[in-house]
Amino acid sequence: MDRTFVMFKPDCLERGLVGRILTRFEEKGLRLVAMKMLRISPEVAKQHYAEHVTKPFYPGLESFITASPVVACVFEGPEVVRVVREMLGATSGLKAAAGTIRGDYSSSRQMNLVHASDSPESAAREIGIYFQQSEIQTWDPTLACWYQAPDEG
Ligand code: FUP
Repeated sequence: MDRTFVMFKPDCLERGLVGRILTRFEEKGLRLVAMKMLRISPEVAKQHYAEHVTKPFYPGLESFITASPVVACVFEGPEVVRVVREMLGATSGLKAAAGTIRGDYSSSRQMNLVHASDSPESAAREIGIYFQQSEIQTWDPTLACWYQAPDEG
């Protein structure tokens, strides 16, 4: 089973959209295995966005991501990294297709509501920034057998 890191960003909490968007992931049948609310420090922001730290937009991105709390999660599911990225849509809410989360709720490149890992390698790195191994649950939801056939897992 693959894992991805998902983070509801400050704009998502400020706008009261966490529940609505979390519901979309739950209804898709993704398995929630870890979740916590926290305030990102500038140090963690630099770790999370290491590839962007030297870019001109980074100071604004750091101010935004540290401005209010976030909710960090780990989801499991088959091909879950790709599936969640497709559910989110393009990075900019202005370009994201209607029907995607950003396409439906965001009109911004920075305030795009939710972060999700872009590869299994990024997922492992990002999960390691936010979660201890002991904070990730191993469980088999009772209804899992109604979301996929046994030979699809
Ligand atoms: P994504 O993979 O969708 O998270 O997007 P990127 O890695 O390209 O960008 C990381 C974050 O920086 C995104 F949430 C959007 C933000 N960003 C800006 O705020 N301004 C830019 O010019 C580019 C990206």
